[in-house]
Amino acid sequence: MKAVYTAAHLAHDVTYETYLGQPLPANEISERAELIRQSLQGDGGFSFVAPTDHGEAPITAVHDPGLVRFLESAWADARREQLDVPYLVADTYPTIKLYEGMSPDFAAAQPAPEAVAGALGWWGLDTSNPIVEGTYGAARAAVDVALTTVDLVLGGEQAAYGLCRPPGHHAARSMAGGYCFFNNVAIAAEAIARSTGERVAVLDVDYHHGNGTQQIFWRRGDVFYASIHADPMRQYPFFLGHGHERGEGDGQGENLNLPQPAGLTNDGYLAALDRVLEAIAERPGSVIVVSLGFDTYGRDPIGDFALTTPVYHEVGRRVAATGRRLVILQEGGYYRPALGDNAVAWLRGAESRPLA
Ligand code: SP5
Ligand code: ZN
Repeated sequence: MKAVYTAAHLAHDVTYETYLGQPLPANEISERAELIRQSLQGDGGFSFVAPTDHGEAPITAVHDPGLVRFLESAWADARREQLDVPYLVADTYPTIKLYEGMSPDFAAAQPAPEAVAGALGWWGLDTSNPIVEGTYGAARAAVDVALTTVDLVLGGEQAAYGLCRPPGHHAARSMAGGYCFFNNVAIAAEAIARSTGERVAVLDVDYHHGNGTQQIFWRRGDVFYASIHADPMRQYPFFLGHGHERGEGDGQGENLNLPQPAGLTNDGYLAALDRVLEAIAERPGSVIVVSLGFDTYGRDPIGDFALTTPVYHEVGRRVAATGRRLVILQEGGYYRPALGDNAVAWLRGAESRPLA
């Protein structure tokens, strides 16, 4: 299988994130992508491809240009304001309750604050998402990794893997969050829909609900979003991801959430997977874009599922057995000792190569 990788992700060099106001060692660190790359290299069954520059247009096809400009300038603006901090995290957020009783148009028409401390909240979801000097360049490169993976698949590969870092599925139209800045998977799905004219399915198997992807395609009939994730009643992103969220307008019925309990086993996971694969099979289209997370692993430090390495091979195998072409893009997964093995297992499953 071809795997798209670039060392440009290293520029998103974070050390700390904040959680409940406390600085803690960051989960989404560069070592993650390097460990996966090393395991794919060691496997011998993958050939590496560098991404090509796809420019900004595919990004603003799903994101507010204001988000792009904010991420591009945040670090330099903070320095100019003499915000002398090692990483940027918001202090104040425009929660929906700030605007309670006011017309929704009123909130929508508020201007983005000029001060970085306010802009961070305006363009962000949560405090666990540090921005550093190299974040923008790395996030742009992750988008190019995703779009180059799309090029490989539309160019004839049955499946290809993009080692995106930073990840993307929490990033919404005008909001970064959850270790994500640009929504790599949504940008890929949009590019496929535009270039093929076909319907596209997004299968999100990260432990967390992909709130950004759901939001971007909420009213779209041409992109089906299906996700298996921790119930938002107990887990981030908390405010989206419930089973009753089915889409609206043209997108009515084209969103499928299967929230899951803590302790979810391999068998429970595969049962949920069969449900979403059935829903995908009911819809036309020849490409699935996969949001691939390994934070479903039993030992993940921020997850609470109980999956083991062999199930990833079976998940990859069942997804490939749909017969659809696969654009497989990396999202989360934070238990570093098993990341490489889990990636190799999933991707070997997706090309029906047995586990060594
Ligand atoms: C792409 C992805 O997987 N994003 C995940 C974002 C999760 N954000 C919340 C992180 C909170 C980490 N707190 C750890 C404390 C556990 N006791
Ligand atoms: Zn996740």
